[in-house]
Amino acid sequence: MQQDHSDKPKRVGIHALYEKDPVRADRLLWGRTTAETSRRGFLKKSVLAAMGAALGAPMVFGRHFPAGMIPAGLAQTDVPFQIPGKHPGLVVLNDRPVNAETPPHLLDDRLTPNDMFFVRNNGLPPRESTIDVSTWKLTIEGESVRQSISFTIDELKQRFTAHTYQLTLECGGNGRSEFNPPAKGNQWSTGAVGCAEWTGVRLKDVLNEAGIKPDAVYVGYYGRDTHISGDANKVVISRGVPLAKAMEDETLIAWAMNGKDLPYYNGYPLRLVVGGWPASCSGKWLSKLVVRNKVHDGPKMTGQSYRIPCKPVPPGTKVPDDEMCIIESMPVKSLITYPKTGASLKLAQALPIRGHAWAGDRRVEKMEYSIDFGQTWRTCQLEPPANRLAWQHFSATIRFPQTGYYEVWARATDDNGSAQPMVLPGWNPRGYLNNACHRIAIKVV
Ligand SMILES: Nc1nc2c(c(=O)[nH]1)N[C@H]1C(S)=C(S)[C@@H](COP(=O)(O)O)O[C@H]1N2
Ligand SMILES: [Mo]
Repeated sequence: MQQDHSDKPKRVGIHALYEKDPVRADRLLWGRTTAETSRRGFLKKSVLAAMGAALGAPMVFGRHFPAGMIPAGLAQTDVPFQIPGKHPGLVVLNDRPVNAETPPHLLDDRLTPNDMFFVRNNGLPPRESTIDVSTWKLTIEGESVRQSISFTIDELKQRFTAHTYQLTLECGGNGRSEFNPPAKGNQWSTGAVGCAEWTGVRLKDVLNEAGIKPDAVYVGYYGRDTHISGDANKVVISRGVPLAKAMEDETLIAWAMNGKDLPYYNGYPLRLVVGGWPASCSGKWLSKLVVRNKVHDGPKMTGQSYRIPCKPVPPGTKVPDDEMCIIESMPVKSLITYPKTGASLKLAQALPIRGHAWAGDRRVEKMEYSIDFGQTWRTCQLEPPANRLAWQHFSATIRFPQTGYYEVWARATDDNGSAQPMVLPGWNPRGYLNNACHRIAIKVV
């Protein structure tokens, strides 16, 4: 892999705090617990002190600083943090673990380029010096496999047919930042999504080679990233999918993205790609698959992770674990990737817009836009997907009736008749599945 990546990236501002005390840094940035915020909305002294330390000077009027706001001095560090091998335009949410999203205008390509594809790490990727492609092993085991076997990447390439598909990956928490009451976790806006062309072997071919027992119901993954705590025995994340999803043609064990090696941060040298489902199902730095006779119970598969209330709840509800259900197919959604929000044009000009739409396991059937805040909708041109589970491209040409401020809203409808909501969809404790319409601002002068 031709990448200049030092194991220890430079940290600044909030990043320094992350290094010292990630839990506290997360609390500072992503919402504090009620215990830390007084009833009147002021921050506790200890939190203020930590903020002062991170800012390099005490906050003189700190007690008036609104809870929930990020100090400008933290948000705008003088040296922007950049992820090695990634485009400088990505928005880095934090660097330990690394999480970065792609602004809508950088998702304008039909396929998301490798350096623009979002990064969502739950732990620390294996050190590059420990990754040897020639000896990297993938092991298949678990109580419902007939015979445990291992393959090197070369063996996978020799023993099985390679397939290439365009597959959309979207983090289950994409759009989380808009939920209220806020949900803890990465405050993704719209950019934890991308669609690339992945090459690898079918998971089903590999599973069939190992042999699946009749009682198999689930396939889980393990990767070689390490826990943020430094505890070598702690698994970062180990999720999975039901056997039927695992056995789909498009579910890949991939080594290439857009015809090149996987980027280091996207799972180099081997990952699962399970299109249309929460991207957390697509295990990176893949080293082991387990065929299970029950729903896989690895870290982040149980409890509240990647689950929503089985029945809708009022905002702010605490939902017991046994009333939380695993997220499967992602909902219908779309993104306007051109123009960039805030663009202005002359009244005589027509405005071309374009973007992508996707709908989990389903196909997008209709794409519309509105320039009058959802009063009326007009149809966009919509292309068929390159293959199942690939995002679809849309475009339209808009004429505005007079000068002024407009918003262009985009709304996709899937082949089941489900459309994107104009307002936030069902609140859920962890802030998943926000598929509200994307909006951009346009000034006509
Ligand atoms: N081994 C491993 N696999 C992982 C993760 C991780 O932290 N470790 N994160 C998951 C989550 S939550 C998401 S959204 C996707 C992100 O994939 P990307 O970073 O390539 O965009 O990877 C998934 N696979
Ligand atoms: Mo995710």
